[in-house]
Amino acid sequence: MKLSIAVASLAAATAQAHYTFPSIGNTADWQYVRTAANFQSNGPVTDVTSDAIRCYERNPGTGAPGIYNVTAGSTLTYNAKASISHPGPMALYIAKVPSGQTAATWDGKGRVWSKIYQDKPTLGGSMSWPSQNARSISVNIPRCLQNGDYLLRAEHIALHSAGSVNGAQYYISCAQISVSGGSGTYSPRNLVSFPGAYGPNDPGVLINIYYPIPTSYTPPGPAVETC
Ligand SMILES: [Cu+2]
Repeated sequence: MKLSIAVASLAAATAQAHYTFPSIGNTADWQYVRTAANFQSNGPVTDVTSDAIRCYERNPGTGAPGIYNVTAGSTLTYNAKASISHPGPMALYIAKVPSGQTAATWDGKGRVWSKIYQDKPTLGGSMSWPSQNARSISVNIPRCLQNGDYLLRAEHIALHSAGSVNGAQYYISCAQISVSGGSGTYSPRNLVSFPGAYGPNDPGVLINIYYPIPTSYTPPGPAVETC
C-alpha cells in the first residue's frame, strides 16, 4: 500500500513536470488546438526525425473542432498547461494552408513553415529562460500576412537533459487559425519542414546547459521572419 502510494505520487510528480499547449486566447482546451498525443501524459517528443515533431497530434488527419479568427498585427496568447516548467527556448512557427484545404483538414507537410517567434536565454552566470514557469506566450501575428487559414505551431524545447543525443524534449501543438486584415506582403526567407528543420546534433538541442555553463546559445531552425 505504501509502495503503491509512493509510486503513484512519483508518477504524478513526473507528469506535473511536463506540460502541453492546449489552447489559444480565452478558449477551451483542444477546441482550436489539435489534440496532442500527450494530452494526458504531458510527455514530450524526443525524436526530431519523427512525424510527431510537426504537430504531435493524437489522431493525425483529425483536426480540432474550430478555426480561430485572428486579425493580422494583433497579439495572440498561446497557453501552456500547467506551466512551462523546464528550461529551454520557445518558438512559434506558421504555415499557410494551401487552397482547397482548411486549417482543420491540412496536415502541414512539406517545406511550408516559417518562424515568427523565438526567445533566447539571458547569459552570464547561468542561463535563464524567458518562458520558464510561464503559463502563456504572447505572439504577434505578423501584420503583413496573406489572409486565409494557417496552422500555428507552438514549440518549447526542454534542455535540462539535452547533454546526450535525443535528450532534448519537445513540447508541441498546432493551432488552427484564420487570418484577416493582413497586408499580404509576407514573404518568408526561410521555409522549413517538420521533420527536417532540426537534426539531433544541432548545437541548440545537443547541449549541456549546466556544465560548463554555455556563454552563447543558438536556437535550432531558421531566423525569425519580419514584415
Ligand atoms: Cu517534464
